[in-house]
Amino acid sequence: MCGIFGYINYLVERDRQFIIDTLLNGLSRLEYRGYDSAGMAVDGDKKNEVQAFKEVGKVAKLRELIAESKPDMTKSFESHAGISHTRWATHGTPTRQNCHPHRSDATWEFAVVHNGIITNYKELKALLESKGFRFETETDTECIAKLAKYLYDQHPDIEFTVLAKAVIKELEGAFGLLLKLSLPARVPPLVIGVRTSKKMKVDFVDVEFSEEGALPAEQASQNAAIKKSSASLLAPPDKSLLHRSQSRAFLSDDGIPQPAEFFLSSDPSAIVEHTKKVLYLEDDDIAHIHEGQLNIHRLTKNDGTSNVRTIQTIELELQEIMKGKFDHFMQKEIFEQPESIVNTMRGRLDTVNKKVTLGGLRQYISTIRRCRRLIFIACGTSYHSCMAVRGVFEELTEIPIAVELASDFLDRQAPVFRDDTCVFVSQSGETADSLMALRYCLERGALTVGVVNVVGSSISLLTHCGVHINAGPEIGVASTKAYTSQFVAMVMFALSLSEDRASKHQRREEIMEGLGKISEQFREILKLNDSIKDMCAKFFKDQKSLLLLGRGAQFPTALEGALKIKEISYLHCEAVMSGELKHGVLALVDENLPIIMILTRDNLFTKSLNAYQQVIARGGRPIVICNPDDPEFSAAQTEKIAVPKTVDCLQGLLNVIPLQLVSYWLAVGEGLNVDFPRNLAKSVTVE
Ligand code: G6Q
Ligand code: GLU
Repeated sequence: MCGIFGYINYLVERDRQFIIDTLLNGLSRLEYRGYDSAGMAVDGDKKNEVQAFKEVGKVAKLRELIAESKPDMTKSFESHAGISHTRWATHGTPTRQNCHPHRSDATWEFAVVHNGIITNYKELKALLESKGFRFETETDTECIAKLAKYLYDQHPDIEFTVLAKAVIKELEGAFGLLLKLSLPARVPPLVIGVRTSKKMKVDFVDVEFSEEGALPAEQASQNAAIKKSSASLLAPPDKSLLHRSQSRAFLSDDGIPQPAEFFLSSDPSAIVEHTKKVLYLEDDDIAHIHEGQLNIHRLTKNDGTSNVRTIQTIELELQEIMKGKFDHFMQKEIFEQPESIVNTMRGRLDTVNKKVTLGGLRQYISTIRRCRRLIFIACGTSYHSCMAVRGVFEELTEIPIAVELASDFLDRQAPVFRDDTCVFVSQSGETADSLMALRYCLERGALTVGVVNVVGSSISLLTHCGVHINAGPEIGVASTKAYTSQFVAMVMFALSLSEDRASKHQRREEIMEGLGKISEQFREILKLNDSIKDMCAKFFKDQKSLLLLGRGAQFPTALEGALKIKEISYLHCEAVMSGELKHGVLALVDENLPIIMILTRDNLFTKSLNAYQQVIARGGRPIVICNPDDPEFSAAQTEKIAVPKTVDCLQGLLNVIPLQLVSYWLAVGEGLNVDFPRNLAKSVTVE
């Protein structure tokens, strides 16, 4: 889910060189978000002609490609709309063909760039194919351009905004997009920068509402929406729903439109160099730019939301905006988790009808159910997420589960058979150890499954089937949002495998309900940020070592927390299974050793408490991660990090977040390079 940049000049003469440079520079400003390919569409030499440039890799490569194509850079345009995109593939590998912009037809009547995911694209594609459209790419995005064209051909006199509304009405998922000259936004934010030579008359733009609530209520339910889509596509959009008003900001005193330039982007950092005047779109806003006018429309009737969008002046300098309000990518990624987790579940988990659909596994799911063993193979954080879900897999599927570190698995040349299913979990999809283990399992005829973030990566290409975790690009070397998304993707995998087990019905429903609440609970926990920061300064500063204790499903949480702390704050930290404490580690415990114990309530709570007592009896003063108001830890002197309660097998998702924050604040406290810790790389492509 990467970057969008659009540039529109109206009555301001610009040559193609200027337009292309503006778009390329806009894209370079968005590079920090991570992406795999880039592309743009500008007007061609003849009227109604479009020139598109697409390239896999960096923006610099797109720049080279354009230079090699030698377009006439001197051609000038009095008014022009150019759109560009950096892509982070979610549907279809990063190839030139799959790069945005996508088109409606060979003449590029409609061009679209899109950030996000269209979850109902398969249904739309099937419908449009039945109407004679031929798809050229593997993306979900292409259906938007084709859908616009289809609706337009049905109603050639339709107004652009009515058309845009009709298109958006059919789309489900999370998206921000530019349809040539128009941009609707949902979830991924879009910002519009405005540059005018004369002062604007007013500093706001009016919002135009539809009279009818045009968004179908059924859109909440995945299943109903499919039927609704095909039915409503055939009905003409109702023109009378639209009210037109002039947006006063861009008119002169006598009501004539003024020269203006518009910069459209997913991030203000790509806009500030051109103008400091920006306007943020809200969810479901459709901005329509036509003949120098910017109008904002809504699909719904006025629901009490503001009827203006303010044009603000941003004072922030470029560097500051790059990471939004955050100081580091790791921090940004920790705080992104309430959204990234939703993206992992989007279009897959239906909490209303209690159903999980993992499209990438559908064909293989019954084979996997019959396998004799499920082997999870991964490294580092990804290995910990496998450990964290082992219990829930065993419980729901009753298939024997093994969890292996890729390097150790290879070192042992472990036996693998044709009736094994091997699951490879990796953020990057390129980790050498995991990749070699995958080849090893393929050679032995096992069925292989990928649980990967990066689409088009080696692991996602080489496995028979899989699930993309859709966490969005992760830039900080320390993996955070990928861990929680892997965890959730694998829980959904276990839920799909156990769909046919009547005895697990109730438990499955309980887990799905729990998943539905996780995002909100993440938000709750992130409010602990300041207190965790203080805690780090108070208890862990200048310490040599730290112990992290957990049991059952919380042992993997402890392992993951300890890895985070080691890798970015360089503080030695050891995760110990609490049951093992008395077998040796207890000798370390005294009143000085800092200890964090995970003591949220589950069926092992009484046993975990034994370990707590053993520590206390040796003068230890552990900080406990517990549920709010747990009477066991009510003593005022007990240091607590209280996390909400969820279903036992999901509790690790919540418990890991305070530990991510501890590692972050410890590293910041030491003045370390949080995003790029010494000796480590994001993608470990060596053995
Ligand atoms: C942890 C690191 C690291 C990572 C492994 C595996 O913070 O990011 O432990 O998880 O190197 O990487 P992949 O998940 O990309 O295979
Ligand atoms: N889902 C789209 C694709 O895979 C857009 C991805 C993005 O946000 O960059 O092409």
